[in-house]
Amino acid sequence: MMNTNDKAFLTQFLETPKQIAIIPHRNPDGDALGSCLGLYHVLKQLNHTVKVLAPNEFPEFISWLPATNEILIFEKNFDTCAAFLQGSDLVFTLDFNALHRAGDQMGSYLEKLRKPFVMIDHHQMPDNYAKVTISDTSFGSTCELLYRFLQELNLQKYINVEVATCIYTGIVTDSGSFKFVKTTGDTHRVVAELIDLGVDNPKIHSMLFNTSSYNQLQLVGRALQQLKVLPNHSTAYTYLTQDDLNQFHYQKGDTEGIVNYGLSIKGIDFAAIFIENKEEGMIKISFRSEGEFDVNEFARTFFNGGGHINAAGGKSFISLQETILKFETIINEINKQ
Ligand SMILES: [Mn+2]
Repeated sequence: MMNTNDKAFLTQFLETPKQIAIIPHRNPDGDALGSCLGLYHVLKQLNHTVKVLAPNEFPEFISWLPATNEILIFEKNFDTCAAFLQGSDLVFTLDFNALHRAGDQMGSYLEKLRKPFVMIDHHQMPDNYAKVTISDTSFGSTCELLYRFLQELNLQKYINVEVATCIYTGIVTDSGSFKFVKTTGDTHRVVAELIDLGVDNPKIHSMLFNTSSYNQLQLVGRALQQLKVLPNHSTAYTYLTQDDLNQFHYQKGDTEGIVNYGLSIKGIDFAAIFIENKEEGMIKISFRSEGEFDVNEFARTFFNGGGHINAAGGKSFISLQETILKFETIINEINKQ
């Protein structure tokens, strides 16, 4: 995982108290914030002066993680964050591998910062900004990689229940609760250790996933009622109009994940949701697939978007009705099976 030079450097570096900044990507998720706070709680015990500096606000569903109240937000507290970075001896960047992922403001600041960086990340094609690059795409989460990193530096004894809670949260969220392809025997072995350390796993799942509002569920219900299936093309789609969103007092994040319901139908491997946004004058589209069908290419070719092979987004600037008609026409033309 780490070469001998990097390991020797970090071991020696961490022996005496230092000032250390830890940074997640912009719009941090459970893995980004979990890995940052997990590392934070370890370095605190080693008597370093340490701060997590997030580019922007973190979402509500992970706000209960231990020590989120200590996090500084770069885009809100520029002076404090800049001063801390200027005084830092080392900067960790976790769960991202290109500085622009910290957002325009923090990203450009970090590009000019002349400090040694340590990257711990599991995404493809890492940039070359770090003195120590720990990048492994075979890991399903940065949190699992962080656990191995701590083990390798002989810091495992500092993984207390707070650290374990942070790491567990990142593993659960990035693995879709242990069901995505990178969930290995090793993942479960790490999770077993974390549970033995006292992680309250049922409570964490509840705090992460049982957070819907009544209106949000009603909106999901509307989308499910409007679901259409094209059985000859193994495709399902749904839509939400601006009126639907207004009726259920739409809040940011309320439509997250609705697209996946289409895939849960037996025999369906391609799902889409079309969401009308009158304010921005466009239809926002999410595509999901299971297996071979490449939704990245589909979104790029037909709907001004892109993403990954099984998850992508797109936009349309014609009406909702016309967009859906265009979608059905394309599905027929390419004769998707
Ligand atoms: Mn991640």
